Amino acid sequence: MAIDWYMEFVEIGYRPARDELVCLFYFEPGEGIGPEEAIGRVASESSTGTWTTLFTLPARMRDLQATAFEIDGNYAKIAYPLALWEEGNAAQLLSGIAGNVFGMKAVKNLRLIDVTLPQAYLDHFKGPHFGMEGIRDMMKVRGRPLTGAVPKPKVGFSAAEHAEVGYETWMGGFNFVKDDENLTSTSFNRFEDRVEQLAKMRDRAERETGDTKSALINITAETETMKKRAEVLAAHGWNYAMIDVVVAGTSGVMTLRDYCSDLGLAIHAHRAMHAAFDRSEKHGISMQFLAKMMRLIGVSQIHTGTAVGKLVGTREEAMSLADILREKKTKGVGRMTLDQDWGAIRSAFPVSSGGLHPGLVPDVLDIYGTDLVLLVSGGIHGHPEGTRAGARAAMQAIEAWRDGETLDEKAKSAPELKGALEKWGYIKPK
Ligand code: RUB
Ligand code: CA
Repeated sequence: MAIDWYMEFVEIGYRPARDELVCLFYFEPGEGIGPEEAIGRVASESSTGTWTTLFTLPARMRDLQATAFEIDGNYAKIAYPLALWEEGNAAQLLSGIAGNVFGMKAVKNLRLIDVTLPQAYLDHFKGPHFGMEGIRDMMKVRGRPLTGAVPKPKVGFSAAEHAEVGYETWMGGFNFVKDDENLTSTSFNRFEDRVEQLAKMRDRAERETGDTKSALINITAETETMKKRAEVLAAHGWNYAMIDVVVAGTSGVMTLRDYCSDLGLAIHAHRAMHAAFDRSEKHGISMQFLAKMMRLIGVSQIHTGTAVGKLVGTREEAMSLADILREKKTKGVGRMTLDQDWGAIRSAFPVSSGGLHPGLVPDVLDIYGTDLVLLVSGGIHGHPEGTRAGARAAMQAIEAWRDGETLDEKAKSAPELKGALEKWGYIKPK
């Protein structure tokens, strides 16, 4: 008598129906297990199966089984019937396709690379309240990336000091002053204080420059606290809230998506902790998948890497992330992404951040083009003449790129850029 039925979750050559979810996995079978059996076990564990055959298995349940239908070396695709997934419940989807499977002895390594979400699944999600167009209207910035900086050191400033650095950042031409991931409401810099002080400085910078200025202020906390903080932001005339989306989790982000949209706030998603599960090429969850989930549940922008800055991430990854966030339809690229048609879901901005300075701006813009939020923090505050000059230098680097000029040429008529290049040149920080 057979004790298991994993092979019943494998049908090579099966053609998924239009309304099935399709996942692409990288996998390495555990010791003594063949590839078909290993991926069959993944399909089983992420849908209806358990480790053994059962006494009771009503025939209709066959229709809920996932099917591994393509195996190509260490890559495999699994199709999941739509009925497995609760409408509009992102957490439940993660518990299935990104849940128990990572701990199975049947696989030595397993990485969820991407998923194609069918229209019938998308129908139950709202996506971003503000897409890229909505953000551009709100910020009144066209034809260039939106720019911002985190006051550095990232924690330690009082609210007043933080706002002062923010003012200098805005006066240098940047659109955003951004909180860092670990600044929330600490004893030395309370959230409400910072919101108020920054609002005063914002009004001053807007008066003095005539530009629209904003801040990405971190509301990350327990969900009810995040809601209160979002209200405080709206009451002070802000149009954004920032959330550390991985640590807050999809459920908290979904609650805040609706709450913020009622308050007219866009969500800026910081991705701190993503590298705990996306850094290994063999095991975990890809950043592509995370970005897709976050667009689905409605952030207006999310960090996607620099390729040239201080944090890991390749140029190819950055480009595919930009597509996943910005395009209405994407065609799968090899073993990195799957096809996706976003239907009515709005776009979101990629955010490039981490170890950037003016000398690296052209490299980043070559990757992303202008539909981007560009964050340069240490790389403006470390400018020999200070934050304002640093922001100017970064803006000059953007102008040079737009005009097809090299930075060295531009620096002849742009003293701030010259100062930045004298300090950092074109160094790629580690
Ligand atoms: C930026 C910074 C951000 C990271 C996040 O500061 O610390 O938190 O960019 O990383 P700086 P990622 O510009 O001084 O390095 O964007 O890859 O998620
Ligand atoms: Ca940081």
